[in-house]
Amino acid sequence: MRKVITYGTYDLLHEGHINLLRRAKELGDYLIVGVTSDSFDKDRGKLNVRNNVLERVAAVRKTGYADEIIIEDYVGQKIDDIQRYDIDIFAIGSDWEGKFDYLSEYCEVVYLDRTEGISTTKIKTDLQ
Ligand code: C2G
Repeated sequence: MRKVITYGTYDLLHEGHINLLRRAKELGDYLIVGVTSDSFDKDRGKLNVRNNVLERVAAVRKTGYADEIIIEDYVGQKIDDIQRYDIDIFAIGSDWEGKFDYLSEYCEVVYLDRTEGISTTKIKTDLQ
């Protein structure tokens, strides 16, 4: 069984996130999605997140692509998760191209093309 893992905030879940999750799931048989905790997002400078972690987990669950959802809460957790869950593929959007190459020591790293023209930032601007 090929196990895939991906991570994100998934605030105001949109088509770009859904496309990413669908393609990540297609890379293997079992998809684990790591949803960032509210405090982890604050620590990494991602302020102004609209949905709290429970809302964001519920939105990811509703897509139907995640076989398992975990919470990402600290720097360095990705390596721990890849080892703990015996992950074959780490997948993330192409806006992170190159940034996670260090994980290739532990599993295959795949950058999936980002969906153009949609972002949480744009949705927030449009809401204003
Ligand atoms: N994404 C996408 N297309 C968009 C917007 C986002 O493919 N138009 C992808 C991102 O590349 C990411 C996922 O959707 O793979 C989640 O995006 P965010 O919620 O913005 O989370 P992010 O800050 O990218 O999380 O540990 C956290 C992760 O390292 C990064």
